[in-house]
Amino acid sequence: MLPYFCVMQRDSQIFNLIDKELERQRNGIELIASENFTSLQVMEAMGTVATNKYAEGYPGKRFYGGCEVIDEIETIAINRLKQIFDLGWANVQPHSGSQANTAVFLACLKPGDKILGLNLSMGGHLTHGSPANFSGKNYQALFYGVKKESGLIDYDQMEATAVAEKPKMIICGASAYSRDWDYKRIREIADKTGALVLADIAHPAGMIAKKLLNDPFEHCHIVSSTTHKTLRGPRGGIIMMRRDFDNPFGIKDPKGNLRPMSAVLDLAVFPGAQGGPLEHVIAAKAVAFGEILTEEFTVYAQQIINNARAMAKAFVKRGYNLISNGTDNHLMLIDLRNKNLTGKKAQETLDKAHITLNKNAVPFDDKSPFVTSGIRIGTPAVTTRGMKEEHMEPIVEMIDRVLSDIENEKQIKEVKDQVRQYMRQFPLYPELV
Ligand code: DSN
Repeated sequence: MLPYFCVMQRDSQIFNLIDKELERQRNGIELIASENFTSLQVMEAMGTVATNKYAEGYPGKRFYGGCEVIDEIETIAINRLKQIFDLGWANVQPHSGSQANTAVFLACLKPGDKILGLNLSMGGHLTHGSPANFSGKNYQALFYGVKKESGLIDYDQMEATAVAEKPKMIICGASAYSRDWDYKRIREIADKTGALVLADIAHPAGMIAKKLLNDPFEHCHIVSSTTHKTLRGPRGGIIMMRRDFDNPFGIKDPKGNLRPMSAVLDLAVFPGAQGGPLEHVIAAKAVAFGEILTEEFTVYAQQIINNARAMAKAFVKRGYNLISNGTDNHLMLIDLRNKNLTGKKAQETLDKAHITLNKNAVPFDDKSPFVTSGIRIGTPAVTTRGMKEEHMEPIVEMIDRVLSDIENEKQIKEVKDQVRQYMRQFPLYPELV
C-alpha cells in the first residue's frame, strides 16, 4: 500500500487560486506599506518538513523528543537576529507582531495597569491600546497623538500624560507615521515617570537594521517587531533587547522567583501566550535574517527611503497634502480632503487599476475608519521589484490620473493596462511558472 500522501489528489482548487494570486501580485503595483515580497528561499524554507515538528519550549529545553535539528535552526535564527541589531537577547517564536506585543504585555503588566501609546486614529496600532483589541480591554489605555499643525509626534503631550497618569508602560511605534522617532526623549519621559518603554518597530525595522533610522535599542527597554514588512521575511513576530535587565515590576516566575526580563519574556511567549512555535516560519526567519546581514540588503533599505522621498516629492508637486509634508522612512500618509475624495473611494478605484494601497485615517479625521480621509502608501514592495527613484514619478502619475477623474471607467481601464505593461520591466518570481 502506498503511503497516504502519494494517493492524495492534488488540491487544484486551492493551487489554481494560489496561481491566480501570483498573477495578481505580478501584474499590479503593490504600495501597501506593510507588505513586501520575500525571496524564493524564504518561501521555500516555509514550505518544508519543519512544519511537521512540535517543539514547545526553547532550544535545549523542549517538551518533545526529536528536536535536535529544530534546535539548530532556531538557534541560528536567534543568533542572526542578535547580530543584526547587536542584541543581548531575542525571542523568534511569536507567531505575529500582535502575539509579540501580547507576550510583552503579559510579562510586564497586570490586568488594569495603565499603558500609554500612540492613538490608532493618529497612526498607532491596534495592539497599542485600541478599545477593540486585548490591549485596550485588559489594560487602561491612555494615548498621545501628533500635533495638528506639523503632523509630528506630540512629545509634550506624551510627557504631560505620563507625568499625570504614571503609566506602567509607554509604547512608541506606529503603523502610519512617516517620520523618525525621538527614542531618547521617550526614555527620559519614562525615567521621570517610572515607566518601561516598548518600541514596536514593525514598520521601520529594515531601515533600523541598517542604521538608516534612529536606534531604539539604546533607549527602549524592549523592542518588538514583525518580520514580514521592511525586514522582508516570512509573516511573523520577534521580541528583542540589547541589554537584559532586572524585572522592574517584580513579576515572578511560576516558582515564585524574581528573574531577569529575558527569562520573564521567554516564559510569556511560551507557555504564556503561545504553544508550539511555527518552526517552518522560524526557519524562514533565519533565512531572511541571513539576507539582512548582507551588503545587498543595506542597498535595498537605502533605496526604500530614496524611493519614498522621490514619491513624496512627486505627490506634493501635484498638490497632494502629505501629513508632515514628507517622509523619513518607507511610507507617506496623504490627506485627500483637498481633492474631495475619501480614502475608501480612492482605494477601491485604484484597486480597479491594479494599484494596491490602503485607506487610512489621517490625524484629526472627521470620517469613520471604514471611510477615512486618507491613503497610506509605502515603497518596500516596489523597491524589492527593482524600482528606483526615476520609477516613482510614473507611478504617481498613474495614481493621479485615476484620482483626478475617479468616475472615468475608460481611463481606469487604460491605467490598468498601463500598470500591467509597466510592471513587465520588474519581473516577480520568474522562476515560478
Ligand atoms: N496591519 C499592519 C499594517 O498594515 O500596518 C500593522 O499590523
